[in-house]
Amino acid sequence: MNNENRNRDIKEKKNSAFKFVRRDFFKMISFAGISSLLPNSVFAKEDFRNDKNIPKKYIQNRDIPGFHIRSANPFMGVDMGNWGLSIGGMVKNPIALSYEDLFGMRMMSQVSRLKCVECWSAKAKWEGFHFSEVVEKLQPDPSAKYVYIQSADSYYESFTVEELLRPRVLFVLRMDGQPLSKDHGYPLRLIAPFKYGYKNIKYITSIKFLDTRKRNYWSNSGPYSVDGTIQPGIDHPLDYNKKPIPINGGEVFHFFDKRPPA
Ligand SMILES: Nc1nc2c(c(=O)[nH]1)N[C@H]1C(S)=C(S)[C@@H](COP(=O)(O)O)O[C@H]1N2
Ligand SMILES: [Mo]
Repeated sequence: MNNENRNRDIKEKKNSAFKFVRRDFFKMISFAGISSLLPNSVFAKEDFRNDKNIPKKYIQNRDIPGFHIRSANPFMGVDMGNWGLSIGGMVKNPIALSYEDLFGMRMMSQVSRLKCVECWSAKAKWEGFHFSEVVEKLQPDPSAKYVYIQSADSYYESFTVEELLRPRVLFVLRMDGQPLSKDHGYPLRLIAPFKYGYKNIKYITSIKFLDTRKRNYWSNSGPYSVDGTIQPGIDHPLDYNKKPIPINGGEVFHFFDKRPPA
């Protein structure tokens, strides 16, 4: 087996393991019923770090050099023959951009960490453009406070304009000095380091300014919030016995292997 095939096999194994976990998890949720999703039970005050039964992997963020690849649904990558980015909604100047057009934006770069709710994170150097450039060019209506982003694999995300204008939020074209790979979101993805991985939408095809907040894929298909802001010290909101699991997490804490004082 050559290296490429072997890597793909490993990737596929990881992906199927991932699906199994999430599917199981939905079964659990439908058994438990909707009451388990109520804020009171989700954000109970009890400190689960004292629960000796929680497997370590649920508590300790694993730093994964080189990344996992996460896809809600199997996806072969974007067909660039059909790819274009449309940016519109409640704006003065809606536009359609080609891949080449994107390089007309001012390129910024940063090193930041992507943190998945499944308790792993990884760092990369990201290059792309700031949302402020889009806002300047398109001039959204002042009442358009929300942004809805759709992708080529039918995934979708939702933000406030204000969140996307924060520092270190990038619409990314390049990762670690290369164009994004087909698995990591080529041709365009979002990196918002203060949000959990699922908010970092890949394969973007459309960005819309709206005056109402839409939901996102994982709030419609699972227990994760629309907001998805990393809560330092709280992760896996429902993945282990439907309890909030504290971890050392998020961009704020980089010493992932040490627990904060209980
Ligand atoms: N379009 C799209 N974007 C997506 C996803 C997806 O399934 N489809 N998965 C999300 C999740 S859950 C995570 S953790 C990150 C993982 O990014 P990576 O695959 O580049 O590591 O992508 C996010 N963006
Ligand atoms: Mo994720």
